Amino acid sequence: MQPRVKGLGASPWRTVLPCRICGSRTEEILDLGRTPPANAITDSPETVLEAYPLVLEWCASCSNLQLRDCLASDDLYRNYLYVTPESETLSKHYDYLLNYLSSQGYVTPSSFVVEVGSNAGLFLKHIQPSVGRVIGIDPAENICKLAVAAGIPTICDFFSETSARGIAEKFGKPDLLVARHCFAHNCDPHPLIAGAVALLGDGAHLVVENAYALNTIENNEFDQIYHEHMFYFSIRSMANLLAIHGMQLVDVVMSLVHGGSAIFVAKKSPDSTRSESTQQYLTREAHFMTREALQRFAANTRLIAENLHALINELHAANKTICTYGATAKGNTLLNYVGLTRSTITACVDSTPLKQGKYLPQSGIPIISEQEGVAHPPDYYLLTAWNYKEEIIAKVRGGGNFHSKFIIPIPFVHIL
Ligand code: JHZ
Repeated sequence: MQPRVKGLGASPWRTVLPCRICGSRTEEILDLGRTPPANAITDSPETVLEAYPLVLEWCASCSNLQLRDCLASDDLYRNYLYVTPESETLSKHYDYLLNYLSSQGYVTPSSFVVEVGSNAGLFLKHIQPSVGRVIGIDPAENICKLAVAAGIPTICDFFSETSARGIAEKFGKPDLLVARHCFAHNCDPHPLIAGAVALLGDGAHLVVENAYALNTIENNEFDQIYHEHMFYFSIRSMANLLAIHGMQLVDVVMSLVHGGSAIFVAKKSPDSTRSESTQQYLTREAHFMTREALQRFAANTRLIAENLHALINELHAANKTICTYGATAKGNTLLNYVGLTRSTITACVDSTPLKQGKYLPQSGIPIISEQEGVAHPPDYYLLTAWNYKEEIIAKVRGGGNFHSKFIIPIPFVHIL
């Protein structure tokens, strides 16, 4: 896998790098060392993968957080093992999003909706009965097949100005273009917005849902930093990015999914009005998203790593069995930064059939099914899918396992 952007190779690190949104100078906030790509699950525990730097940097000028070194999209996404889980939490979230979009008139029963990064098509499947027509676009060939099999027409491609023009020619212009948790997955966000501008008509809306940078830092979610996440958008950075392309951020709503996400709504006409609540969020963000807050986040990250490392070693020394729950991308940042491996962690439970029977990158921990987890309950589960805390704990207890305790790593290490 060849890193595309900068920093790697024989030349020394550049210390002053430009913000990939506004071009201003950035400063380093947190260095998580080198890790393999978070979804590079392997067929053998012995596989040694190439590891790349994970460095978070901040642009004080537009309040953008970005990954310093970006890997090539083709290598990261063409064959992808992340399949959106069937989850009650997500299903409720889809209802919330659909209600919001309908109540604002952004979708109606006759709307044409296109989703970028549509994965296995779960969101489109959910809204399909409430709108006129849906189409997904996703680059992962293996995942597109799952979406098509589920009845969601899906174009297997990256979203760009070119593919956007192709969609407009073949299917017409959509009323709504949605990009959920995929917008930060590209080292250059400008072609994505240019694609949206090419595809959308004047009255149409763009909805981008992404982990919200202020939640990420306030909740110490350092494990959200991995190579797929090349940006950590604030409202200011998103508004700025949109404005560069003549788009206006008109509304922002908050959601609890994935540790706190922002749903950004934009329109092509730059003179559209911005909601009052968005102005209030911007004021709050300016107050709390400061250099000091980012330094605190970095210090808390180191503290969580130290505490978790000590706790796992202590439990292991006391002959306790420990598994992780959720073969998540963020779990791999957590394990690899903290330095946890199969020497102390027996297995990782995950519901995704594509992941089972394989091994977590670098730590070499074997991935087993939830049924195997039920059959062999460990003394402790380290909850690496902490964003599904209530749902997973209820599932484990509902399956009759009242033995396993849960170690929750974020926002601080504690046991339930
Ligand atoms: P989950 C993914 O991150 C990858 P990850 C991606 N890069 C991204 O941006 C975010 O999502 C948004 C399992 N599970 O969603 C299924 C159970 O085993 O937190 C999944 O493998 N039992 C696109 O990987 C994992 O946990 C359950 O009951 O950090 C959840 O992964 C449930 C609910 C999930 O994201």
